[in-house]
Amino acid sequence: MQRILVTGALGQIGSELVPALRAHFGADRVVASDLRILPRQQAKEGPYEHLDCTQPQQILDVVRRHDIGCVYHLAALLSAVAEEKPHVAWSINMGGLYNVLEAARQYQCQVFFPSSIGAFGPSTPRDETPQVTVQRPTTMYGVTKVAGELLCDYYAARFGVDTRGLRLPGLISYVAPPGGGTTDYAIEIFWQALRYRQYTCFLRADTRLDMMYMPDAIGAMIALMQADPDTLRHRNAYNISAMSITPAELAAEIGKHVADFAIDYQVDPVRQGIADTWPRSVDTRAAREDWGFAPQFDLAATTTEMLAQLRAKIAAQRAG
Ligand code: NAD
Ligand code: AKB
Repeated sequence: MQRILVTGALGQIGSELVPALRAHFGADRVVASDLRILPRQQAKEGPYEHLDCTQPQQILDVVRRHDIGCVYHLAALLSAVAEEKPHVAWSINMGGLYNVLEAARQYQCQVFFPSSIGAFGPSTPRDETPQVTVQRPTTMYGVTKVAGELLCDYYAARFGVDTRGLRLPGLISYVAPPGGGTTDYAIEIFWQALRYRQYTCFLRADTRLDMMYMPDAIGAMIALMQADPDTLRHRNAYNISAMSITPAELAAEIGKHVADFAIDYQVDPVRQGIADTWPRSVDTRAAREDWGFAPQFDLAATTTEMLAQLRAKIAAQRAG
């Protein structure tokens, strides 16, 4: 049985994807990797490699030594950070993906690529954004996501690499902090609601964007990678989402659980500028039809679950 490699495994998604994959396939079959040093308390959870995706030889070496058959390639800079450092973002987001695809071509690995709603731009239809449509983003993050989708398509068509991808919306989670994206407000708001009953949001109250609770995203990634290849009409990335919400709507939902919760707004022009070019909602029919995408958590369920998990986490922090 070949092993699974996860790059960027210590980030927001990897912190939940790796345990889920280990629960599913066995701890020894999942090799986590990241540019960062593994925290000591995680050392016994399974194999870990210190791996910089911009270094092709390091990837080839890990793939060969661990007999890797599938790579979940998560390492990247997110939208707001990528806009601050566009040159670094190009090097990590594009260079890293190219290196992973090359290793996959040489060693016949499957590759998962996390694209984003950021792969769309201001000239894309913003409501019920179709699966196949105009993709002319105006951010470096978006440019790397569209180019990444095309590169996955190319490696599938030209070299027969089994590439699969999702256009992920903003992901809401409590295990690891977000890495510097435009949708990070939808996580910060929960922490601040419980700590201070107040949150100052960096996006306008009416900024509508797609979101999803992390367990739905993890389930979708694993389901897509296990889907029958003959059912997949798209090898670049599938639109997925579980809810299309604004900061005002999320605050109102939190207010049902946290008495006196208040939100105000101090708009960050950079992140607002990015959000204003992204879809308000995407059409997920292709994912539902091709491989059975079916998210479980809507806004109400996500809010209830996030608050319960964070309350337990805060209580544990205070106790210990
Ligand atoms: P994150 O920023 O939390 O984690 C990324 C990880 O990559 C970090 O642990 C970082 O140390 C690592 N990394 C950075 N440069 C590296 C390099 N050169 N080599 C190896 N590791 C490196 O990001 P995330 O939220 O976990 O996102 C993972 C992927 O999913 C990214 O491609 C992101 O664009 C995509 N995505 C995320 C979201 C979201 O809401 N989290 C939404 C859409 C798409
Ligand atoms: C970001 O805001 O950069 C990410 C994303 C939607 O790609 N969360």
